[in-house]
Amino acid sequence: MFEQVVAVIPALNEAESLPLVLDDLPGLRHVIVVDNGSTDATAAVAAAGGAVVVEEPRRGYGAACLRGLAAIGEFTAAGRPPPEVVVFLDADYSDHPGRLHELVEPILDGRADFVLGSRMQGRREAGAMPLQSVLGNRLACFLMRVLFSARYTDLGPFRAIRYRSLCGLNMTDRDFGWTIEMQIKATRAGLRTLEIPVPYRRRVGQSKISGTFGGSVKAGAKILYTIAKYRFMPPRRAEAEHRASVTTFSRSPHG
Ligand SMILES: Nc1nc2c(ncn2[C@@H]2O[C@H](COP(=O)(O)OP(=O)(O)O)[C@@H](O)[C@H]2O)c(=O)[nH]1
Ligand SMILES: [Mg+2]
Repeated sequence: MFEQVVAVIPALNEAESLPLVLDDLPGLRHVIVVDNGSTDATAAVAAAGGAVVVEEPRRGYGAACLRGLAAIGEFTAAGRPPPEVVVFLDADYSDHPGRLHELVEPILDGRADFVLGSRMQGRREAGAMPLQSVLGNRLACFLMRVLFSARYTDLGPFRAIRYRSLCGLNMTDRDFGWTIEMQIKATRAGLRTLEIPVPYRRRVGQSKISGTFGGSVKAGAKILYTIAKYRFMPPRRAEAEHRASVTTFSRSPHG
């Protein structure tokens, strides 16, 4: 079953946690670690752990995820069969990679196109998610429900999506809007979405986003902006923004 699955792991200075993540991805043959300009041994430990390492020197969570998708496109163009499912998870060992099959099975069984791991429904280790992150998630999910009739309880990083469906979403966000963009677009595209509870633990190493004041403010602002953009921005302007970011992306040395 794992033959048809590719995992994409964005990583910024996660040399300490990444080996634990890779060790817990049982039987998965295709793992892409996107090294986001790390200054530690992230790329080396990823390669040692059997992952394909691609570089995205320009920072940003979404930029790293987009680079992972571009890599899948490159492999497919070179003659490899496209994957059925893409799984995203973080490099910090907060997610439980051993639960991957629970996210993937509903898609391979044809019951869903998008399976979101919800930390709000799962068991969270004390201190794994800071308060601002819990509250921010609640607000974002409330707004998605009111504005898009989208029923989610989390914006969690651990998620699986049918590759074909993901390509159809034309993802563009290069930083903190990535997760919510996928959820809004999945709902609007009529994908069959499913949430399952996933456990979440304290990360190994330093948080770069929700554990820092600046990261939390920036992430919160970008998430609210993304909701407003897809709900209120005239489609032409949203489309122009989309084209601009795709052009920027394809100008990247790796694009
Ligand atoms: N902040 C940040 N994280 C990145 C970037 N690229 C990849 N990541 C990864 O995104 C994941 C989430 O970041 P993390 O610091 O754990 O954020 P937190 O979960 O909110 O504390 C980790 O796997 C990071 O290594 C980037 O440019 N900025
Ligand atoms: Mg984290």
